[in-house]
Amino acid sequence: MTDVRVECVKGNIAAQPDIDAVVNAANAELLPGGGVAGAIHSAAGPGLAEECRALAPIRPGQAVISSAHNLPNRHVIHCLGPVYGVDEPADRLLADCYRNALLLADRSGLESVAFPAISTGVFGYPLDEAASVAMRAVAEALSSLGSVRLIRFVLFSDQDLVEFREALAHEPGLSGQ
Ligand code: AR6
Repeated sequence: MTDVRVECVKGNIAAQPDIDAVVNAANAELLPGGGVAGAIHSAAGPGLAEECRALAPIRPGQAVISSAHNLPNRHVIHCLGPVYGVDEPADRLLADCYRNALLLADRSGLESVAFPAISTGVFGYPLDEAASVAMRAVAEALSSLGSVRLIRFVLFSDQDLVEFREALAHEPGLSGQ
């Protein structure tokens, strides 16, 4: 049995002070944008965009790590999700985001990671499908994790929270947590 806890909460990804690394639903240039990227960059301050210049551009499915600047975390992990209907295969690219972010956190010795619902805003990925892909990717990554002990999904609405909780309950290997 794994000793990694997976949980879903409603909230703001930029306000998770008990978490080592928060994940940004980034754009390829790692610039401040709307949604998650807007919330993270405005809470982190301009130093984050400055540091990110050297890490960009990234491709769909990729994850890179930076400092958290004024955020109450140690690091930000920036992932570029697929644009739904454009970047294919979308499910593999979205799963890559979750897996690569978790492996990067683990290699950095971090114990906790919080994810938003990557690609489900501006990038148009249907939330129920994205939730299943996310949970499957997490389940598949668990056996590779040594330091990560808490994986939190931070959802923005009650409906999104319900969908992610359902996907968690239905994923073999994660259900019953
Ligand atoms: N905390 C948690 N979840 C949030 C927050 C927040 N503060 N704000 C929005 N969400 P999006 P994407 C939810 O659009 O689809 C950006 O402009 C939101 O309801 O942030 O990957 C970037 O610059 C949705 O369910 O990310 C990129 O260009 C989910 O987070 C592009 O948008 C993701 O929405 C990335 O698009």
